[in-house]
Amino acid sequence: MNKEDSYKAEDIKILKGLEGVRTRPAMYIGSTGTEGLHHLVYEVVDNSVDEALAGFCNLIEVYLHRDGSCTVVDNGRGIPIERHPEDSLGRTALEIVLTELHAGGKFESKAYKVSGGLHGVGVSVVNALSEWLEVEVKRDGKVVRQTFSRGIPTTSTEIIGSTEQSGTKIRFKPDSEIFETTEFSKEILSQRFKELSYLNKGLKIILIDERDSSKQEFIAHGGIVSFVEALNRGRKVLNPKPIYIQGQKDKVIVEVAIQYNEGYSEEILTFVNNINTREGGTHLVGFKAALTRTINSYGVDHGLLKEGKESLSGEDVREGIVAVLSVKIPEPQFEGQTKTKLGNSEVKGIVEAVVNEGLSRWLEENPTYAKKILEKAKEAQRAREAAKKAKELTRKKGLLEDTTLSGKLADCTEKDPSQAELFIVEGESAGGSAKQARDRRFQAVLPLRGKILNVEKARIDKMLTSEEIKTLITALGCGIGKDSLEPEEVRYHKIILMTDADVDGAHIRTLLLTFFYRQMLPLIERGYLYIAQPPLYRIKRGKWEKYLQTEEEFYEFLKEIAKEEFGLRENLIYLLFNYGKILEEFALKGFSPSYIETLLVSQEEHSLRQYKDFINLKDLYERVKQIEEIKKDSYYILQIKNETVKTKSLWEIYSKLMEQLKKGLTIQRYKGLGEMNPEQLWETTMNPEKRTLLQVTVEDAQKADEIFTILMGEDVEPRKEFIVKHALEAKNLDI
Ligand code: 0RA
Repeated sequence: MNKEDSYKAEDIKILKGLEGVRTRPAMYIGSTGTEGLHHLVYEVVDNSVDEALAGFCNLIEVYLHRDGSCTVVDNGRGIPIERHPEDSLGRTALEIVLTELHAGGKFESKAYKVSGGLHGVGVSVVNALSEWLEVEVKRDGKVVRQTFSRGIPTTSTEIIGSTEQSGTKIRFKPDSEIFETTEFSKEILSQRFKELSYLNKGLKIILIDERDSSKQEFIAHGGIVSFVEALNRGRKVLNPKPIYIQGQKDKVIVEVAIQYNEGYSEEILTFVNNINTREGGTHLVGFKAALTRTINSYGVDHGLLKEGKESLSGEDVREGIVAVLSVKIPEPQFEGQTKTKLGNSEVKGIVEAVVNEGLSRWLEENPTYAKKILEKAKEAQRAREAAKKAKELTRKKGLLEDTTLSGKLADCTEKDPSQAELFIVEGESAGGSAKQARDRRFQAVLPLRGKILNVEKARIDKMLTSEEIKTLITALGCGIGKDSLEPEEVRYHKIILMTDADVDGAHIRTLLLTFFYRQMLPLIERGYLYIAQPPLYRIKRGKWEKYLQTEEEFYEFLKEIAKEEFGLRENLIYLLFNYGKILEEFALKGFSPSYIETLLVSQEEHSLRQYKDFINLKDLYERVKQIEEIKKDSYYILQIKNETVKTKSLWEIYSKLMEQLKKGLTIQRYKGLGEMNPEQLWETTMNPEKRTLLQVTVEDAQKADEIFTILMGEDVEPRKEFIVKHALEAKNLDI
């Protein structure tokens, strides 16, 4: 073959290669959508990260330019620039790396590389899919430059200067003939750069977006330890300093960071050569095996677990775990649907051995935290066993006999869940009333004794030992727990919590909501959980009667009478009511209203200034004084029906008005459900034609769960106060 022929043959081969990339881009970068577009950046950056892994680079800068192009600069060794001796075309290594598929390997012998891994297709692919690309390399004392268009050189490798430094700068503009979208997303890129900085301790990545003149820096001096700390931010942790384990065997480098939190989920991120192995693989299997084995044997050796019977399952030891596992291996094999599952079988044993050794040592050296982790796993085990028992309970239908005996379920005759309702009622007497009041065709009633109130100090799994909760689980018939709940089996599509409108009622409701949130979330998601709205007031006047649900409604009702029957002006009513209500609140705190009024009149500096309410009161007082209709000289005069009140005290005016408004009314304030007779309970709270129900949302229940968590282990009083302050907000539905 003469030189010219070989030139042609080689040339055609290269062009064919690039053509293939352009005709089937998805084969190389996954897609031509947003993901594929960002793959271009990853590909170049991964090459720079390889330089960092090899120990030659600690800074990568990425620029997003206004013209849609992107520049990646690193301070690595630079792509080799010498002419390649065996190349028949006499090209530079740089040109070959940028134009030939899988050429990188010709010039390197890297132990671990990201490029050539998952995204790893080589920078030539980026070149082929770019409208233009410009590369500048600093190496061997020189600065060289070369440009390309859609993968084909438009200049040769030219020396443009001299330098002492080394590094590579690649600027490229994605080809709009190839990509559906060519706009880079700062969010997508910063996500990946953040991950890369965690995975490569000390590597600094800077993202400069010239489109909006912003700049972000990513660097993690703690590496994957910082990673787990970030994942746990805002959570309560068991071990404040993450466990860090590192080891190497047969060229496989293993690095793990672990930190437990008080939550119930499990979050283990795994990486192979910086690639997120979302589908797991052999490294993850090895890690899990080591974790389960090491924690169990530590527990047995230190008398925290009895051998055999009590052994903890993998799930138990992973409850609340946050871990990052990063392995580096020379020749990764990726499998699975998205090629993110590690297949190399030798890796399992290596990871297992490294973690066994490192974790055993850490547990021995940190007995306090070791104990905490074991306790947490044991708690998970108890919850798991309770869930299993609960599932068995579901099958014992004997518990579901229709009975009016208190403490037992009174079921309904309706068998179609979509038509059936279950009232969970606080207290035996209210339970008795509800059983008499209900429409037994479709309404079931389960009374709960106040006793379960005391469970809040305990764990949720303790709650499962309560007889009533067992009956509840049996009645619902759908099992519990995230693994065994079968929401389609539930026997009632309306599960209605009916508790008193007082502190204990709020308390028991928080507890039940937490229970449903943790054990039966899908029922809440389907909208099956409700809160009944029993009235707070019953107002009677002759034969006429009305039920009111809140304090506000009651005051609105009184205002209505003042306006309609006493003919008072709305503004006056508004000011007087607000003024009087604030004084009533002060009275509850032990300040007499007339004393407060003296302070208001004297206008002196005084200690009550610290109360926000006092400032409001002062403001109201000033405003009332300007109302001509009641102010006469130094007196207030108000005509209420046929009585004239003349006094120097505004408080007295208010009190007299209240007295008159309430005259002729029979007002009953219910302290609990137990005070209502069955007819009243039916009329106000249970009758579907008249009642109001609040549907519980997942957010409501989540809030209850947070409150519950705050409440655990604290004093009873602040606990109760907290519940009252954070009364549940749920949205109105179904009237
Ligand atoms: C081939 C061989 C070597 C490094 C690189 C390519 C390289 C590629 C890129 C892409 C962006 N930045 C890069 N930095 C380096 C190894 C060079 C050697 O052995 O000296």
